Amino acid sequence: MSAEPAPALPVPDYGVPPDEALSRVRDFADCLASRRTVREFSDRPVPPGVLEEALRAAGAAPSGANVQPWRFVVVTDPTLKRRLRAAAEAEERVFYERRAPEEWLAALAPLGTDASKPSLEEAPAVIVVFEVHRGPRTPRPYYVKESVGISVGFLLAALHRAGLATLTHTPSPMRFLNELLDRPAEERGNLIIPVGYPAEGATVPAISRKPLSEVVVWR
Ligand code: IYR
Repeated sequence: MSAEPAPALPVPDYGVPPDEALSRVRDFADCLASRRTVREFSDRPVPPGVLEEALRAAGAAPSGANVQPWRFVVVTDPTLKRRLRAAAEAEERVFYERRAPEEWLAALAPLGTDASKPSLEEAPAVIVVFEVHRGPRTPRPYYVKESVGISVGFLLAALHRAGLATLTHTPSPMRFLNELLDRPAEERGNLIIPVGYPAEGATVPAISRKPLSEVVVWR
C-alpha cells in the first residue's frame, strides 16, 4: 500500500449549467419521492444489464479512505432464493413472536409486516449487501456502516430510476447469510434487497413523509 498522495486529476465536469440546476434537482427529487418500498413482486424478469448498471452506481459511492467496504451478492437461482427465504423467515419468526418488544411491534403495525417474506423467493433477483470488515484478504475499512449505507442509497436510487421496485429487508441476526451464500467471516450481512416489478394489484400502505419544515433546520 502506498503512503503517498495519489496523482491529482482535474474535477470531472458534471455537465449541468447553473441555470439548469433547479430543474435537474427537482426532477431527481420528484423521481426519488415517488419511490415506495414494495413487498409483493411479480416474476417478470429484470431487463438485461440493469442490475449491473445499478450496482455500478452503488460502487460509485464515497467510502471511508476509499476502501469501498461493500460486497453485493446477487441471488437469482430459484433454489437458493427458496433457501434464503426459509432461513430469513426462521429468524423473523423469532423476532415477531419473541424478540421484538411491544413498542417495536406497534411501530411496525402501520406497515403490516410479519415473519412471512415471499418476496425473497418471488422477486427475480435478491441483492444481499455485505459489509467487508478487516480480514486475511481485506484491509481495515473505516466508517463501514456509513459507507455501505450511502452505497445502498445509490443502489436504491438507481434501481428506482430504472423503474424497478425494491424492498429493504433486515432479518437479524444475519450470520446465516455467510454460510448460505458461502461468504467469508469478514463479510457481514447488512441488508437484503429483493428487486423486480410489483405484483399485479400490489399495494403499499397509506403512510406519508414528514414535511421539509420538520426535517430541515436552516441557520
Ligand atoms: N426485520 C423485520 C422487522 C422490520 C423492522 C423494521 I425497523 C422495519 O421498518 C420493517 C420490518 C422485517 O424485515 O420484517
